[in-house]
Amino acid sequence: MNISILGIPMDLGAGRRGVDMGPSALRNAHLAHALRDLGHHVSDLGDIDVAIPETLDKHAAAGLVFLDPILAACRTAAERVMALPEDVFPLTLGGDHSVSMGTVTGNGLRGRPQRTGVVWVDAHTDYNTPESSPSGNIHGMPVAHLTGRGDERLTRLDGLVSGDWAIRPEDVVMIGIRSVDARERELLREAGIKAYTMKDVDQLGITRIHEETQERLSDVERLHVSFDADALDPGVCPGVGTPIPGGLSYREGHLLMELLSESGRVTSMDIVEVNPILDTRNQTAEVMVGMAASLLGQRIL
Ligand code: 6HN
Ligand code: MN
Ligand code: MN
Ligand code: MN
Repeated sequence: MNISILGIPMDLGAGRRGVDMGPSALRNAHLAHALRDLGHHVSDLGDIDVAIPETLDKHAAAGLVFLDPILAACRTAAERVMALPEDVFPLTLGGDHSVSMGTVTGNGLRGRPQRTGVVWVDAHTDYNTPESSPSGNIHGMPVAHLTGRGDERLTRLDGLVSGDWAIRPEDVVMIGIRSVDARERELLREAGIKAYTMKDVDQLGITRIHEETQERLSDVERLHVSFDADALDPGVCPGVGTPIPGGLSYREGHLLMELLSESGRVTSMDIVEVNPILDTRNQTAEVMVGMAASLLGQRIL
């Protein structure tokens, strides 16, 4: 397979600094090498330009912290992904999770636009709107905006999205959930988003959850995996800005990636929210490189 790596070194959407260094940490953890070892052709397209917070006024446009520079970066990310040939697998590196508004939109619009499903692996549901958000941090809002809810500048990605929204609510499946804000919970219910909490992981197991996910997303033509490092337990991935106890184990994360790989249906992936400042000897980036390798075909035997 042809894999293109693209970094979006942005931490404007997060509450604390540091995930802008995520792409660098993942490259240092030998991401491209690991994928080449699996026989893939890998090209690294480098990073897109993202504003540095210290150079900006932190004026919160009514509940949307750093809206303008985030919009600019997401639009650029979407355009870069859209420009890739259809046979390329885009592997996009955040950055905070707001980057996925750009990457998922770009994947949906790439080549002949196709119905795209999203597997959102995260401790959080990231379904806030500017009104429901307790923080104003845009990384808590990408799924709402991808499915057409919230601020129109973000749902339209600064005019890039003209017709339907990038993603239908019924085409999103979330896994690993254990932190949802009060109003966000109501919005998720209204939208009918399918979310597997950690309780579901404990009770059903990853194999059953994966089967149900494939069943639910059987009609989509493309499948995007957006993997927030905080989905994994903080003991496995300490280098994240919003750690929540009780997360996916190392094996549960790998099993999910292995099953998704075997499905042969995944067409793109994000790795987001890796924060090297909070990490221990780049452990989180190394774990996430392993997750990408499992998704992209690594086998034990
Ligand atoms: N993430 N729900 C919280 C908020 O501020 O909206 C946390 C969001 C975390 C987002 O980890 O990608
Ligand atoms: Mn090697
Ligand atoms: Mn997230
Ligand atoms: Mn998260």
